[in-house]
Amino acid sequence: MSKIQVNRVINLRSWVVFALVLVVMFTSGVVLFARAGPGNGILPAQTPISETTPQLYLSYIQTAFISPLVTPEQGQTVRGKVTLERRTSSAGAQICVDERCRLTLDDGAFSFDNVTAGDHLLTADHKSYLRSWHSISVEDETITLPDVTLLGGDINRDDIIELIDGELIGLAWNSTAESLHWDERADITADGSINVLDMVAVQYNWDVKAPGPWVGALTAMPELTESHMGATSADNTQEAIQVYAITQPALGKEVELDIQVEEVSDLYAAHLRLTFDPTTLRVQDADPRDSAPGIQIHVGDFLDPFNQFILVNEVDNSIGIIDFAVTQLAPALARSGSGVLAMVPFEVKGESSSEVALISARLLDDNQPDPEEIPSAVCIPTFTDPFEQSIYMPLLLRPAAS
Ligand SMILES: [Ca+2]
Ligand SMILES: [Ca+2]
Ligand SMILES: [Ca+2]
Repeated sequence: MSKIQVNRVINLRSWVVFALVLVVMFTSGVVLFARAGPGNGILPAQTPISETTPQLYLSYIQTAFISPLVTPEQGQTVRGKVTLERRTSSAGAQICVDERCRLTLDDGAFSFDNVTAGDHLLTADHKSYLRSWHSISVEDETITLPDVTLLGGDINRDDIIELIDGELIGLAWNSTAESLHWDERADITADGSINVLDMVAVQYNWDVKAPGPWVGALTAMPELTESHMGATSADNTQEAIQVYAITQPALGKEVELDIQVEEVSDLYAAHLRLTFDPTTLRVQDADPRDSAPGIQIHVGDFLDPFNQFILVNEVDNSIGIIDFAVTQLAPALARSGSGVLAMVPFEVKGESSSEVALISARLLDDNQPDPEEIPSAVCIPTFTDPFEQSIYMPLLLRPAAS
């Protein structure tokens, strides 16, 4: 090998070594740089960057190769739209993602930025409306929830639309903001007046429970808040009532069943549900007008007949169920004493006997701001007339001995 050839080899080795040193320097620099950051590999904004080529090159490596390997802290956007039924504006609904809450504007649209990856609970709530909720699972893109219409009528905010809600509207009936009996909660339509337009929301959404009809909503209830604890105690009271009346067969005859209250105090609203054997009994329609489709029972005269609203009056003769709910309306005062709440006009269609069971009875007083349950017990029927082959059989609701 000549001297010139040796020198060329040495020069080549020097260049290779120099190149290796550069690679090692750059690699160590990248590692050090990544560790120097705030823990997520993103360059701190205040990191001084010199004008030298190696550090510019490092910056390029960091942007191109390190960022995609770590989870960004910013999170994703979650958005959707809430409509408040029976209102012209959907403003004021409170939307929360976990603990972060905001109010909707007129169009009901909402949007949350920076929702971190993982599972969250989104709730939608508004005074006088049934609240709703939806689970969201945030990954790597924007989430647009299905639109939801919140149902009007949960005046007392206990996650179900039922008798108390109708009664609260009844207690504030025909009031405006200047009236002594005004109750802002009852003004579902937000038009400054409480009337039939508010009551039909309760009637239309009767017995609907939260979360209502939000597509994909969770059915399990999230942990109840203070303001949503009402339904529990009322449900327990209902389960205590399980008493029967028994009819005797009298084929083709009419049998009238009176449902009476005895010695009740301050009654303002009532909800009764009865069952009967549909192979033995059939309820005749007490209201055959076109405006009252289906089968109804008679309304009694114990509550003020001129100031009352029938929330439910439905009979299903195919399965043997009667559902009846009524509230008085202001200016009616709560009623005390004894009398008939409702009458069921049965016709006997089978030879066998039938049990008529009052499966639930809720009697409410006029307590404000929230009516309270009047505990009641059902008494056994007291009178039959074997000679007429028809049966008059009052079903008595008495104050329960406590
Ligand atoms: Ca309610
Ligand atoms: Ca109204
Ligand atoms: Ca009818």
